[in-house]
Amino acid sequence: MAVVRFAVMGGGQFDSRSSLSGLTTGAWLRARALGLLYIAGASIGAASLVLPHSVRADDAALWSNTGLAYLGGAALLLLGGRIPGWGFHVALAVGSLLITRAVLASHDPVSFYTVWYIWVGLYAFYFFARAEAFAHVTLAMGLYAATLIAHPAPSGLARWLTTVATLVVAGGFIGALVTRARNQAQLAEQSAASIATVAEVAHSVARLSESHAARTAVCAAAARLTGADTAAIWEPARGGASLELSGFSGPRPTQPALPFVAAPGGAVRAFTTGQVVAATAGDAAPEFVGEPRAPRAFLWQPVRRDEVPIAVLAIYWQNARAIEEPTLLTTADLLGAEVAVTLERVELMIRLESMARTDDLTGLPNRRAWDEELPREVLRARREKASLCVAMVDLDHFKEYNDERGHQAGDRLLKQAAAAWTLELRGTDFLARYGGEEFALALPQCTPEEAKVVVERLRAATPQGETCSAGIASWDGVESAPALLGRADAALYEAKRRGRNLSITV
Ligand code: GH3
Ligand code: MG
Ligand code: MG
Repeated sequence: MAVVRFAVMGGGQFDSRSSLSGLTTGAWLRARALGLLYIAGASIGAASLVLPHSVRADDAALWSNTGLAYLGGAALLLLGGRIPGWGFHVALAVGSLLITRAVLASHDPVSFYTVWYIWVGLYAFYFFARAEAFAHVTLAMGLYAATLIAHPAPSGLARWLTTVATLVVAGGFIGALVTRARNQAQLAEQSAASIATVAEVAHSVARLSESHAARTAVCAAAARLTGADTAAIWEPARGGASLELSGFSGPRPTQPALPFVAAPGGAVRAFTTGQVVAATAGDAAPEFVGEPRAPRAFLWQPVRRDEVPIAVLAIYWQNARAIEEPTLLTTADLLGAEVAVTLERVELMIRLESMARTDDLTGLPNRRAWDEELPREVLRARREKASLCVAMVDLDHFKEYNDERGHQAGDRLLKQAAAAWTLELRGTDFLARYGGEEFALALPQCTPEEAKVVVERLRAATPQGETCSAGIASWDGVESAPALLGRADAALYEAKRRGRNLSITV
């Protein structure tokens, strides 16, 4: 069996593959930097000529050099962003030539003018690719070597070597810094993009309150954002022995449940450790056992509520390299948070809906739930050509009971009656608190005779020796739900009129 390869990863462990970001590529920025270097060089050159300097220097040539440098600087600043890419190489090479001419005209091959060569290196390593920068350094150092050959000096070679070494060291530093800054800028850009997309996802998923649709939508978004083939949500099963597939988008995992014991895979590990798990070995993903086209890269992101894992967002790719995407961990983290919010919202909606349909005191469905349920029962009876009975049940003399024993005792009786009656019913029967001390009961697939038996059983179960009256109506095969209920209500009224503690069927 192949060794399971897991990588439990913290943030930012991936090497970022650099591609050019806008950080150092703007033509305008390049032109301004080089233009200013030209002007700074020209100004220093002019100052060196005004200040006391060697009598051997060719002042006329140096002044003309200064003038040329000013012109070059002005041209670079004026042309700015319109300069094509190759124009900067030409301008920098011209800079190297001007520096070499200044060194020659100074008649001193170890003149401080050679410091300007360092500027060439710094500029090249900052703005150009490494190979291009090396080409500029080679040109500059070649030119400098030529001046040393033309005007040999005792310390010439040492000076040349020092200049080359300084150039390469400084250039190396600049190059490394630029690469890092570029990568970080790129990562930041990608993170910002994924945050924006996740926010968009959050917005669209927020409208879905139905639990299955919301889970599917957030999985679809996760798959789209990460370029995955399948994204799935795994949640603890009711018994607590496994993780269960509760939503997915893309090809379905073959296993609907992942037991916590028995060679736990990445999903179970992520759930139990609360850490992101990534793998590229199939053994880590028992969810695809037996699938010939199983994915080849996997990431399991724990979904936490108050720091405690409540689910796992699993992302599956056919392309094993997808897992190397530098912003993947950030995106998965955001998606995990989004899944947490979605699950919480869906749960809340379910609770709210159930609260809106439940009577607080008795825990029975309330009148709103009844008004929704009865038409459904009528439709079903019509479709199945089945019988359906409805009963209205009302406690007798409940006002007196309240008056004698107090409202709280009345509440207790209502609760006890609801509980006792529920025990007498089948799972398909529907008992609701219609209002006050009045209850409505739907009895699908019950003949009037059977309904009478059930209602009498209910009446007999009324707690504390209290009594109740009931009106029973059998659906006539055509009438509407309100008409059916109206007939049951009329029968109840008749039962009360006839002295209470009895049921009447119509
Ligand atoms: P009948 O036998 O004709 O049905 O007489 P009754 O007294 O039961 O009926 P009536 O409609 O005159 O009074 C109903 C009483 O039920 C009045 C009201 O205070 C009481 N009631 C309604 N809802 C509640 C409740 O939630 N808790 C309590 N304790 N009493 C309630
Ligand atoms: Mg009553
Ligand atoms: Mg009443």
